Amino acid sequence: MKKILVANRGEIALRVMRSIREMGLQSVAVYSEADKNAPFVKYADEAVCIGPPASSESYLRADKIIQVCNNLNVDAIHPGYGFLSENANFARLVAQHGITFIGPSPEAMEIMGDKLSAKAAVKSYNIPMVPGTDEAITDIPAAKKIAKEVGYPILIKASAGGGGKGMRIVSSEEEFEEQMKLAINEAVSAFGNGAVFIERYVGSPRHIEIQIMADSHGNIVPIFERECSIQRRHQKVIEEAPSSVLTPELRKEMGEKAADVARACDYVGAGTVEFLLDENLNFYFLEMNTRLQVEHPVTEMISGIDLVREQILVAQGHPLSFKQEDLHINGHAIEVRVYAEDPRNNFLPDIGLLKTYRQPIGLGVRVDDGFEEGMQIPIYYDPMISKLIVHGKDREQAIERMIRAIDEYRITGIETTLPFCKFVMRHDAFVSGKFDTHFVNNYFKPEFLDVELPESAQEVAAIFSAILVDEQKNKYKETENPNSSSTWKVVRR
Ligand code: MV4
Repeated sequence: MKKILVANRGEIALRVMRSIREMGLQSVAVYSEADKNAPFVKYADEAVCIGPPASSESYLRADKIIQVCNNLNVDAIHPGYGFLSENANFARLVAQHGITFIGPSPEAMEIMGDKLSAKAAVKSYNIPMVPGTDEAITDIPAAKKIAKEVGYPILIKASAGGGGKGMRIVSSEEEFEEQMKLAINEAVSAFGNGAVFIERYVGSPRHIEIQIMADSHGNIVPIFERECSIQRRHQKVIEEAPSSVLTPELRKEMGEKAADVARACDYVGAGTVEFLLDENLNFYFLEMNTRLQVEHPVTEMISGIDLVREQILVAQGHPLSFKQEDLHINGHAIEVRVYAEDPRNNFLPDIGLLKTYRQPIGLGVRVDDGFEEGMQIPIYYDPMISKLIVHGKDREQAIERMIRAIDEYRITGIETTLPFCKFVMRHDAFVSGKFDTHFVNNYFKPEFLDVELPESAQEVAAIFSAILVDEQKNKYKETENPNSSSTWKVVRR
């Protein structure tokens, strides 16, 4: 394997090419007309324009990408995340052309791409799962009976869904039939597959995911967890490793279960096994992502492992370069995603010209980005402009370092989510580690962004908490009302 095509754009394309270069290999970029001046295009050893800006005419065009591979004698394709990265048919097509797909088999991707087939695949491994149905609901009375047994509220989920799409909360039996029909219709129109199933609704979960690496020699190693509970509308905003709540025992147990999930589908490469963790620290398997994830850097920072390098080694047929007993958690890492969105205006995308763009640097700071000052942020893709990652000796130092790095980051011309990220870093619930997936709904209001902080961050955090105690929404309703009034104005200084 000498030449690798990166079938992606932006920060992840650049990130992957850096490891390719370190390994002494050649990189090929494919890009759309909107990305012709992007850093990843300049960084690549060769670059080919494959079409107009729309993803459907460029980054999703498997035929054009394979054509480039043939023309340039490419040996392997790294798909990054998003786009074609979890498309089993693409992986199959790549293999048919004698090119190595840097990722798991198409079969593993297919099994894990469907939640019910994933549950079925792990059945003999004794993986903890949320009580509910393990087959698609077809019989309404039978489903109601199961719902009653697991207890309301329940969740209806689409088997083909992901990232919260097609999820419906049902709080009582009276709503069941209507909600189920809506869920099925939604699943059919969104995924072309109406299969839905039931789970007990876990009211205050934390999102914990285990990074795993597997080679083609039967070695499967969990590389600790990431906590990604701070999300907004199913979009992760802050991720960290390790989680502030796992004990060494729980970490070991979840790691072993994650490795079993990988084993159940003969997994090869980098993958992530997602779990929900409830208030009593019970964990439940949700799904497996068969790709490198956006938030992989926090795992790299605490483990010292270059996950992309390992992906490439494994795809070349080598065994993993480390064993479980070689791994130790070194300090703490936090990542914030910097989006071109305005947190003062309901997080509306705010794309445009990056008039000023200067990244923070210094001890323990890593920025994975794909833009330069003077560039236009294209409207065609995800509005994430960078990932800011910090590493410290412990969580407290990582938080301090993140606040320092956010303050150093200079971006003008567009609004970004950086002020929101700083709000989270200073919030008592985040600092204390006592938070769940409802953090943003429970604690955030745009008014909080323009507060001038007094001496002590704790003092402000205490004020925030006090104000919000009686404003907390019904815990299991994902309601969001940016216009609701706040008592903050009264005490604002
Ligand atoms: C759940 C849940 C509560 N109970 N399942 C959302 C995305 C998908 N990966 C799974 N999700 C959830 N599944 C049961 N049985 C709550 C969520 C959920 C969530 C999970 C992780 C991170 C953020 C979330 C935000 C809302 C809901």
